[in-house]
Amino acid sequence: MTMTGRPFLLGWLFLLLSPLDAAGLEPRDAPALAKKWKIPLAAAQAVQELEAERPGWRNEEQWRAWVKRMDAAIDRVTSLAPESKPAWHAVMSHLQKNDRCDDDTKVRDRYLSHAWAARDLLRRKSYDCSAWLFHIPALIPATSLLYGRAAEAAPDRDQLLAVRGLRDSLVRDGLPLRSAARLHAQRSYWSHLVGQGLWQRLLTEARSFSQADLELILNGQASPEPVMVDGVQLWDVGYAQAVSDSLQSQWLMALLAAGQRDEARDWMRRWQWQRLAVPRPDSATSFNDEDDHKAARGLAWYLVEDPEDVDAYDLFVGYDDFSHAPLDTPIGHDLAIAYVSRHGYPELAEYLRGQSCGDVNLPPVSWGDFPAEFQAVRVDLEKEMHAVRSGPRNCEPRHSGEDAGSTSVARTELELPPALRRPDDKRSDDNRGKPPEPPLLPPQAKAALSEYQIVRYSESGDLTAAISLSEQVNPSGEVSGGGYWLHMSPDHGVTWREPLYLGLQQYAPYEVVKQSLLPLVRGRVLQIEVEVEEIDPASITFPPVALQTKRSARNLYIELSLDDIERDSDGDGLTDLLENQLLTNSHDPDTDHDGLRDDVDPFPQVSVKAPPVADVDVLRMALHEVFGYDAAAIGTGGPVDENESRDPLALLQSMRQAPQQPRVLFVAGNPAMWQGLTVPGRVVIMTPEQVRERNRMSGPFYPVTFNIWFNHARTKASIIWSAGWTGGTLRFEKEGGLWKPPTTNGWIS
Ligand SMILES: [Ca+2]
Ligand SMILES: [Ca+2]
Ligand SMILES: [Ca+2]
Ligand SMILES: [Ca+2]
Repeated sequence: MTMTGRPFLLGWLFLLLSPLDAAGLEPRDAPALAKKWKIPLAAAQAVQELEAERPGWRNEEQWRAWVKRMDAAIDRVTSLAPESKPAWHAVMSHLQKNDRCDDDTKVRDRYLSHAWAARDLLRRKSYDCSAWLFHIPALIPATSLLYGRAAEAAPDRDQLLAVRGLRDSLVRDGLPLRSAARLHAQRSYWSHLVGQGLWQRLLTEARSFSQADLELILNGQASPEPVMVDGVQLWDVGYAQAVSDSLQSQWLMALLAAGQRDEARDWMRRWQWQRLAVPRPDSATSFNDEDDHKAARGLAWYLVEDPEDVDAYDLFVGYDDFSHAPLDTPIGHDLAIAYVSRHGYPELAEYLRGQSCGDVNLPPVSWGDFPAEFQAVRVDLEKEMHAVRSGPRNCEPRHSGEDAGSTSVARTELELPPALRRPDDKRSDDNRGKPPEPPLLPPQAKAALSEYQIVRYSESGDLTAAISLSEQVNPSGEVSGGGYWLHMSPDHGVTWREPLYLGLQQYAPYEVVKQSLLPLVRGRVLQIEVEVEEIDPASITFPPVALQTKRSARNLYIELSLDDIERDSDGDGLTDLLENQLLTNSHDPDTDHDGLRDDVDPFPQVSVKAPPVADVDVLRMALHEVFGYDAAAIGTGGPVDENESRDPLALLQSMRQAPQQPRVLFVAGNPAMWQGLTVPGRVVIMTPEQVRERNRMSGPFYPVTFNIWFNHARTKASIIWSAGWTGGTLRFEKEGGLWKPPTTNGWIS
């Protein structure tokens, strides 16, 4: 199916509106027009005759020819009556308003009232106005398959509409099962059912067919001709075959899910399916429909037969993003997850589960006004689907349990400081509507703080203070500028103490007001004017182009005590606030008790004393490929070179030198993978629960997810990583006892 796009769409409203109506040029008869514009009757008649032709168009070509002639006729009128130009101009611009087909129900109904409208819509092959298709049954009940087809055209936007529309068309139409159209619609409907996780419904409905009819539907033979109804091609041969093929493997998945493995085997025997080499997307140079089908059939065979002599790694690594049938249905996912788990790959299973559970909720439908009856059924289906996806499949967040090598830390929950009403006499410059300017800094401070993004600067008495914004410990994926840090100078900005982390992330919910006149420091209290600009997490996309604010408020300030900001309870050189962010224990100088103090420990959560994983070369190469570490600088078995990063000042300075690459790297993954390693800088390993907790507590937070698994023979390894807006895969293979550099694949949004 190809999208033909704009030109067709342009025709739409042209087709629908009378230009004369549009310009308010009543009365329409030629003599009146001629009189109004003082033009020859023949010129007015030419326009009127063209106008009379409009209900006779049958298609795009006729419309185009008409436009040409109408243009010429209007040109002639305007050359004779130049003062009428504005009126015609209005006609033309009105006609060329070409989008928003769903806005005007009058236009829609007028169009659909044409006997040829349904066919015309389907011929267009442009789905921009496809919402209108759902009104066809009300107008032409006999062509309900058109309706089903239309619904099927919608799944890009709404899968459930496809299910609902196809089912509806099957109920309405009176075609025999043996007709190509009816057969295809049935297959397509069942495919969509399984696609939405409703495999139990499929099995129930299938049991109402006779065995012969069921075999006819499932036998895999699509019509050798395009599927036509009423002179309109509804489905082409390739698509019909693809649906038919995928239904077979989905049917097997449904049987397996219901515990009917023997029946699934019977069907495979009937279809003469054999064990075959499963094409893999990373081994085939080109992955086409044929490979897709082979892969689906091959994987289904393995799932049904479950032979012992196979390594699940070889079957599923490469399919680990679930982008290939037959796995790309909720039940396919479940069966794959159970399979790899049973075959000794619990981490891969857990990863797949995370992939599969990512999108339990359906996107809201936002296109057009569907008939109410249609929408009601959609809501019911959605409930059913949601129950299937989230209930038995257990997609709720789970606890990963006792991970070897991780250290659980007793944590005090940090409260956000409450917002207070700002005194009126300290009103900030009201620059609303203009982007706020960065604060002006005296030259000495400007030089000393040039590495930072300063958002506030304030002198009060002997203490000069500034606030900067940085992603160093707040990887917030460009959704916000990161976290706020405090800088203090005892000598009016000449020298500065090390910055102190404030434990506040921009927009979560506070934003520091750049133009504030409120002095930053009052005694031992830091007072910061803020606005509340809380980002609605539901609006976050990559790149973040259309962020929406959940709530906002102005003229506020917050107070933080300098004692709280500076507090280092365990004396390890990291403040309590910073330790909270780094997930270290603020009451223990060595969180993981490996002899390296928190301020110098490159993996504060993972012991350097534990033996590194076997095949650590894979990690070394991966750290180089993904994070840019010099492979030679990645050590094993500790301790680290103490001169390198003992001094927290040096650490912060090194952070500052590479603002693009924060030296604190937050990684979500299995801590056991990282034990015994040392790297320059600091890596905080987070568990999935910690990531969720951090997102909940302090706004959008994007650690790099880093998943790694080896095959049982430890001759292959696979890494999938993602930083939200960018990510990739690395595949390793061992040859002659040595790991070869990986083949890599990357993506960026
Ligand atoms: Ca500390
Ligand atoms: Ca500590
Ligand atoms: Ca330590
Ligand atoms: Ca450590």
